Amino acid sequence: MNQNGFNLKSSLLKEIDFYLVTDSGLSKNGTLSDVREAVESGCKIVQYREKDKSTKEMVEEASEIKRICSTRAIFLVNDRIDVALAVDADGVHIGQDDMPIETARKLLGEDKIIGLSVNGREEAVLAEKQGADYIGLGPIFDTATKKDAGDGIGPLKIREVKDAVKIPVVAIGGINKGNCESVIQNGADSLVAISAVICSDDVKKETEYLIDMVRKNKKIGQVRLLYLV
Ligand code: 3NM
Repeated sequence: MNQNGFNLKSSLLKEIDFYLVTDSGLSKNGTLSDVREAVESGCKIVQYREKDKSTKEMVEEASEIKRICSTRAIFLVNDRIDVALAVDADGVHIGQDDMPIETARKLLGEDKIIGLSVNGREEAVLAEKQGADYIGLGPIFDTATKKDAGDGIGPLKIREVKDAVKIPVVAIGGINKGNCESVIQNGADSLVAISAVICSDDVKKETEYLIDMVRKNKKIGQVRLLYLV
């Protein structure tokens, strides 16, 4: 994505709608298939999240994902800065207990994207101050996908966080077809729905549905704002 003088960070803001996070333990058709189908359906951000593979396997898989994403989608690696550096990914997504963001920034440089997981307003404000390019806010609803995620904070918390930071807010945790609209209506710029997408029979269809839903609800939000001004 960082080719031809393309500015990665400003493009992130414009292109963000549905955000794919991989999980080989849950995937029905495999991580590479999920990435391929989501990117073909218009997904603009892919995060490679892998907990059980060797570093060698991860580097191989990450290079393949980078190739699939190419100039079509931003490619981030969860947690593993070494893997991100090895394949020259577009950036990383890190958690509160991972490497401090300032250290990650030193290793990756100013041009790469760094996203940070936060649980509420205070962590979000700090993340922005420390130089995060976006935040992953969650869990919005209870989720079985991440065992230590804690209880869902509820969609109303999204607005509180959104009003406190300028960087994009990506909602995550327990999001599915039934509750996804409330997430965007409460101010999220984008959303992740891991199990709802990669455990489904048709990753393409689910991705397309979520992209359309996000765009539609953002448009409705803009029209409402116009009437309020
Ligand atoms: N991070 P699903 S929740 C990877 O709250 C992850 O930071 C979370 O999976 C957080 O969409 C989560 O299947 C799992 O609920 C999300």
